[in-house]
Amino acid sequence: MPGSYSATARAHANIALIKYWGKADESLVIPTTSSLSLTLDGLTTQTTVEFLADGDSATGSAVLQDTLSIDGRLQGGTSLQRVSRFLDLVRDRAGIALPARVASRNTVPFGAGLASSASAFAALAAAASRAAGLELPDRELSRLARRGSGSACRSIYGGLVKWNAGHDDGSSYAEPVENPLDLAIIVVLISAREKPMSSREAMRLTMCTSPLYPAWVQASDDDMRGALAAVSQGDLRALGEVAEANALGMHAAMMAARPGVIYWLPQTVAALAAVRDMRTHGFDAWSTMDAGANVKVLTSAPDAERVADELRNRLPDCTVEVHRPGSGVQMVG
Ligand code: 2P0
Repeated sequence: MPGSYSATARAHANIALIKYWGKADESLVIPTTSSLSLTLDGLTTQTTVEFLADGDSATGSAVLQDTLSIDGRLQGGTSLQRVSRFLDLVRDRAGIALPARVASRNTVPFGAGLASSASAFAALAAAASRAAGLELPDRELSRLARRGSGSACRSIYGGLVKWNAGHDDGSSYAEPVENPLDLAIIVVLISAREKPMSSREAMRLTMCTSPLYPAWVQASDDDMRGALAAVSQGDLRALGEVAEANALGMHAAMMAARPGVIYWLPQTVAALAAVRDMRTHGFDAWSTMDAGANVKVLTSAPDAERVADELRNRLPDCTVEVHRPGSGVQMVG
């Protein structure tokens, strides 16, 4: 491969309404359950990957020495290792053995608490494969992104997306879901601090030690059927109810792990209670949570500003941001 090859891609984070929590195969990142998510606008990663041919790199191409910068800061350790291992998948597929320079920028509106591996690995998969000369269709890109971080396979697509769990590398990928609902997600930022345990570690602990985990997996099948039926019928209330139940079940299973994984803070409980109480006052709003203390609120796009204002009134210490559905991964330039 003469010269140096470079590509830039942009991807958005996604929030799951039916969650992914646990891997049937750790190395291939095959999940135990299918999941359903909404790709959001605003939470964006833009990544440039440049494969360096002989002469472009200080060390030449005989020894792979990738570099990674995130928001202008050079990274080492496990972040770089994880990216390098992912790039190895791309290099193997493209038949190249060149080191890469990776530069990533995130536009997260309020600090580090929502930095997401989903947008990161979706953008990396698209930029790296294109820079390596591969022209992958979306489904292949989704399978590739999955190997970097499970939830990243969903950020290849915009809007509502289903990740089919599958049973092997070929059958585990995401695809878009037709959605007549005009949805919005409101992020209630409770803590921007780094979470006490990574989701990767927490899902492993939950799977291995929580007596409630098998029950959550079993319920997840019904939850997915219910969510897809709700979407196809345009029934926001039914979708909200099943999404909230699925997320609370996931956290119940985490809390029952040995030792228990508790991401909740006092303000988390306050936000969950506020959303429930708002429903009794006629607001269409349902909570979901991921591996952290923050609460995300599902509502309809036309109601989003009114729901957000009510949340701001009730939770004056929290930052409240409205997000609309965002697009899938895109090449830039
Ligand atoms: C989800 N989460 O469905 C779930 C719900 C967090 C809670 O996907 O180990 O960073 O890299 O595959 O994708 C976060 O997990 O995990 C996640 P890995 P990932 O959105």
